[in-house]
Amino acid sequence: MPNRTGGFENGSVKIAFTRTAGPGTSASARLEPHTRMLAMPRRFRLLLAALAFAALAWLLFAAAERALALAQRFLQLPAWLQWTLGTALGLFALAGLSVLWWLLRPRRARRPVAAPDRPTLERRIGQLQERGADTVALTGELSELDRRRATERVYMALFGEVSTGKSTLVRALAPHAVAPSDVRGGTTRQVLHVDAVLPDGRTLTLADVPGSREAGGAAREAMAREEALRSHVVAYVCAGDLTRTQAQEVRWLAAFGKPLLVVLNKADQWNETERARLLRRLRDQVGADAADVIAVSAGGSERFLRQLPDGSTEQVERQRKPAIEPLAEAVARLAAPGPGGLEPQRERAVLAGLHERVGVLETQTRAAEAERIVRRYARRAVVGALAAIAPGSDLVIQGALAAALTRELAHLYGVPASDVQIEDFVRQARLTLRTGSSLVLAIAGNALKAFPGLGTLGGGVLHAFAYALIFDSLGRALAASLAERKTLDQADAAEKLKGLLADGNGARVKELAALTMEALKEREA
Ligand SMILES: Nc1nc2c(ncn2[C@@H]2O[C@H](COP(=O)(O)OP(=O)(O)OP(=O)(O)O)[C@@H](O)[C@H]2O)c(=O)[nH]1
Ligand SMILES: [Mg+2]
Repeated sequence: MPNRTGGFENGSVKIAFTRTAGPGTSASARLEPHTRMLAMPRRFRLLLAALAFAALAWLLFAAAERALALAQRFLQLPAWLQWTLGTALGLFALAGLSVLWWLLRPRRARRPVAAPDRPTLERRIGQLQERGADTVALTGELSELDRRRATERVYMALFGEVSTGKSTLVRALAPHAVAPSDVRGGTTRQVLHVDAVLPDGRTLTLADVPGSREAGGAAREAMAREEALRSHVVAYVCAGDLTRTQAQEVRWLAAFGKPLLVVLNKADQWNETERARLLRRLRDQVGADAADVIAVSAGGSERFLRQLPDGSTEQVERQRKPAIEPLAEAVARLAAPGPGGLEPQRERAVLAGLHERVGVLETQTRAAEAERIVRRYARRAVVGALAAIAPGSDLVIQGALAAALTRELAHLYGVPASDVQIEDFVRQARLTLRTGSSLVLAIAGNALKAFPGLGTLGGGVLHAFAYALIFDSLGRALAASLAERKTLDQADAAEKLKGLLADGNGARVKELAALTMEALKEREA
C-alpha cells in the first residue's frame, strides 16, 4: 500500500507525491464542439429530422413488403427447392455471423514469446565458445539473471523514447535515493539503478535507461532493451499519442508476458478533457498488452521571465511539482507478487532475449568460419592452377576441390548433403561457369594490371587468379544460399554464383589478387 500521499518510502525517507494544480487552458479551445449544425434555426432542424424519419419509415416499409413477397414466393416453390435455398441462406447467415464474431470478439492478450530452456542455451553458448566466439556478454547475462534472483528485489525498468521524462520520473519516484550511480540530468547514456522501498518493505530497484530512437544511438537502444528484459515490471513512458514505432515497442515489450505499464508523462501539458481523451486513445492503442495505462507528471523544470522591482526582467528556472500518485499505486499493485512471484516471467524474458542474441552470434560466427574455409580453398585452387603445366583456354572447375569445399560448407551449416548431391552441385556450377568463363578471365586480366610486373608472368598467373575468383565466388554463393535456405539449393546457389562471377569491382578482387601473388611468391621461394 502506498503511503498517505501516494509514494513509496525510500530508505528511511518518506517520499511524498503531490498533485499539480488544475488543468491548463492552452489547447482547450480547440476541443470545444462547435459545428455549423448548431448554428441552424431550430425549426429548420426539426423539419430536417422529420424528413429523415419519414424516409427511414418508408424504407423500412418497402423492405418489409419485399420480404413478405419473397416469403410468399418461397412457400410456393417445390419442397426440394425450398430445402436447397433454405440451406444456402442458412449457411450464408452463419458465415456472416462468424465474420461478425471474429471482428467483435474480445481480444485476448497474446501468448508470450517462446523461450528456449536454459540448458539448451548454455549448450549453444558452449559451442560458440569452442568455435572461438566472444561469449562473455552472453554468459554475463546468465550470471546477472542469477545475481538478481538472489537479491530478492523487484526490478522495474522505465523504457521509452528519448526525452519522454524517464530520468525525471525516476527522480520523482526516488528523490532522496543515494544510489551508487545517481540519476543525472540530460540525456541518459547508460543504465542507472536507483533503490526505493515498496510499501510492503521490499526493495524496488528502478532502472533508468537510455531513450530509444535517438539518432545514432543504436548501441544505447540495445542496452535499454536488454535492461527492459532483465526487469520484473516495465513502465513504458510516452508523452502523447503512440506513434507507429512506439506502438511497436509496446507490442515488443508485451510479447514477453511481463507486467507492463504504459505511462503518459507530462500530463501537466493538457487539461482534464484532453488528458482523458489521450488516455482513452492510448488504452485503445495498447489494448490488452498493458496491465494499466496511467497519466502522470514527473515534474521536470520550467523557465520563465520574472519582473524585478526596478522594471527589468530575469530568467528563472523552477522545478515543477511531480504528480505521480497513479504510478506509485500501479507499481505497488503490480509488484505485489514479489520477486518470487514475478521471477518466472522475468527469467523467460531474459532467456528469450538471449536466444535472439545467441542466434545472431551463431550466424556471425558461422559466416566468419565460412569465409575462412572459402579463402583456404581459393588458395588451394590457385596453387593447383600454378602447378598445371599448360593452362588451356577453357576454365574448368577443379572437381575434387569443389566437392570438398561444398562438403565442408554444408557441414558447417548443418545441411545434410550426399555424395550424389554434391557431384550434381559441382556439375551445375561447371555449367554456370562455362557461360561466364571469358568474363572471369577479363576481370582477372583487368585486376592484375594493378600489380606491376605480373603481366609479364604470362597466362599461368592469369589462370591462377581466375581460379581464385571462381572458388571464392563458388564458396560465397554456396555459403549465402545455405545460410538462407538451409538446404543445398542448386538453382539459388547458381544464381548467386553468376552474380559473384560478374562482380569485378571492389576489395574482394584486390584481396584475391593479393592472395594469388602470395601463393606465387611462396612457390618461387
Ligand atoms: N512539462 C513537463 N516536462 C517534463 C516532465 N517530465 C520531464 N519533463 C521534461 O522533459 C525533458 C526530458 O526529461 P528527461 O527526464 O531527461 O527525459 P528522458 O526520457 O530521461 O530522456 P533521455 O534520457 O534522453 O531518453 C526535460 O526537459 C524535463 O524537464 C513533466 O512531467 N512535465
Ligand atoms: Mg534519461
